[in-house]
Amino acid sequence: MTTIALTRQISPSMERCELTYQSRVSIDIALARAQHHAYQQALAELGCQVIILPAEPDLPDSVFVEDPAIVVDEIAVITRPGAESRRPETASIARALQPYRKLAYIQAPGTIDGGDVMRVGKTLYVGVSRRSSQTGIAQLAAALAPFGYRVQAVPLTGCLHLKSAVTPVGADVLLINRQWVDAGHFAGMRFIEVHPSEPHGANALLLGQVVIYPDSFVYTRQRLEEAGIAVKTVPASEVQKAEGAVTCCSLIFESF
Ligand code: CIR
Repeated sequence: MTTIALTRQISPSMERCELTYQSRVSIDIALARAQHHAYQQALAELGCQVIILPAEPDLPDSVFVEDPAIVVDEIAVITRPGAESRRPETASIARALQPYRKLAYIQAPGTIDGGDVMRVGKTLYVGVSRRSSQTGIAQLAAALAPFGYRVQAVPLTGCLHLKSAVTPVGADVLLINRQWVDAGHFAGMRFIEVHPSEPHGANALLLGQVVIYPDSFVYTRQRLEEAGIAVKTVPASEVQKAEGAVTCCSLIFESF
C-alpha cells in the first residue's frame, strides 16, 4: 500500500485567485513555487509518493487540488466547486484520479469544495459555507452511504471552509478556532485551540503521526508540541495570500 499525495504546480495567474474574507495583496510567484516545492518535499519525506500535475495557466486557484475532489478508500467524488471560476479545475483532477478510484460526480445545482470536508474515521463533517450547499452535501452523503460513511453538515461563521476552522491533528484530537465553528459538533473529540493571535492557524495536515504546518503560526505550533504532536513546518506565506493553507495543496489517498 502506498500513500499518494496528488499536487499541482502553482499557476502563473495565481494573483487573480478568488478571495472571500481576505484583501488582495501581491503574490510573489517565484516564492510561491519555491514554497510549494518545499511542501512537496515535506510530503515525500513523510513517505508519500508525490504526483505533480502540470500548472494550469488559466486557472488561478488550481494549486488548491483539495477542493475539486473528495477521496475515500472506495471512491472519489468529483465536486462542483462553489466558485464558478474553479469549476474547470475538476476535469484534470478526475483524469488523475481515474486510475485509482471509481468516480462519482456532484451535479448542479449542488456545490461542494473539498476544503469543507473533514474526515474523522467513517464520519465526514462538511461545512455549510459560501462554497458548499445543502444540496451538494446531500449528494455527497448519497454517494458515500453505500460504503458506510456518515455525512454531517456543520454550520460555519467568518471563514472560507470548514478546514479553515478545524482539522485533525491526532486520531481523536482536533485543532480548532472556536470563533468560526462550534466544537459541540464534534462529539467524542479532544481539542487544541489556536492561539488567539493566530486565527488562521487551525489548518494542519496530519500524515501518520506528524502534522505539516505553516511556519508562521509559532504560538499555536507551541501548543501542538506541548500536546506531544510532532510538527513539520513549511513556508506558506504566498498560498496564505490566496486564502489557502496546507491541507488544500494536496489530495492524500492510499493506492492499493
Ligand atoms: C479560493 O477562494 O477558492 C482559493 N483562493 C483558496 C482555496 C483554498 N482551499 C482550501 O483551503 N481548501
